[in-house]
Amino acid sequence: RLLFTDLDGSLLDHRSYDWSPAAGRLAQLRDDGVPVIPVTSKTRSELLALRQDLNLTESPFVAENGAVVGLPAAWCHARLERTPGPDGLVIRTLGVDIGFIRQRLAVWRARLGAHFTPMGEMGLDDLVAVTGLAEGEARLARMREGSEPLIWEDSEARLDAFREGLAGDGLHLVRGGRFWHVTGESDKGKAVTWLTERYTALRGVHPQTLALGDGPNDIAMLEAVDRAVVIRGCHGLEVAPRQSRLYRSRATGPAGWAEGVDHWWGRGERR
Ligand code: 2M8
Ligand code: MG
Repeated sequence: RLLFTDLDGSLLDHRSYDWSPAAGRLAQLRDDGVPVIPVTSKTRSELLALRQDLNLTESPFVAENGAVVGLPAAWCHARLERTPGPDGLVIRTLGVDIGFIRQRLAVWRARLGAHFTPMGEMGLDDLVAVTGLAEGEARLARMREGSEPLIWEDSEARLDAFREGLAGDGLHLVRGGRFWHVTGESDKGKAVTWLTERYTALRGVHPQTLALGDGPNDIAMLEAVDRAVVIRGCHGLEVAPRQSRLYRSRATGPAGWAEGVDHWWGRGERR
């Protein structure tokens, strides 16, 4: 079995970033040898810190909405990857470089006269105020490699024009929690499929997969697995994946996460 999970608003509380209501389930999955794989908008730098706190250092991770994948040695393929770096990880990039994204954002801002604030242009204090992250965490969130979060401050009509302009450059707009995220062709679903295929190639068996998420940027991931959980959100965003094996949690955040894991994999059942 493999478990893929969004972090903000799913395993972590939307506001406090606390995960204690899910801690028991996390420990149980660890005892059962089920890899819990974070699939998030967060950066590699944020993940390096968080995976220690969450005790997930043996699992791979997907950062920046599918643009960056971190592989521990056990997930590396001798013929495909170099040896891991000093943090024990090989980093694969499935998206485009942040420099290209920022260049194109500048072009479309000028051409459309659009108003938006990319995270890279936000002062640290503003970022702390908007996200509720601690200052050190906000610094890590700004270390983008393959996706740029932004706050949209313009009309819906201009957002459509912006989306079309970006599409011509091979870039995509996807909604997270507080931010819109600009990415390349990568998304959470492609990264999850890539990791599932890697697991199958290395182990010789196809795993049963479960994914949990709360935002529109999770839809591709929820459609790429065998069983899915939509965590009840606090954004009022409609999340409707095309997935027949879908459970919607009653609780929000980490309590909804534990409820969703129990629904599909509770008490030794494999429904
Ligand atoms: C951003 O991501 C969230 C997740 O969906 C959002 O869009 O609201 C990212 O910048 C991430 O790096 C950061 O940790 C998070 C903090 O809330 O915001
Ligand atoms: Mg989320």
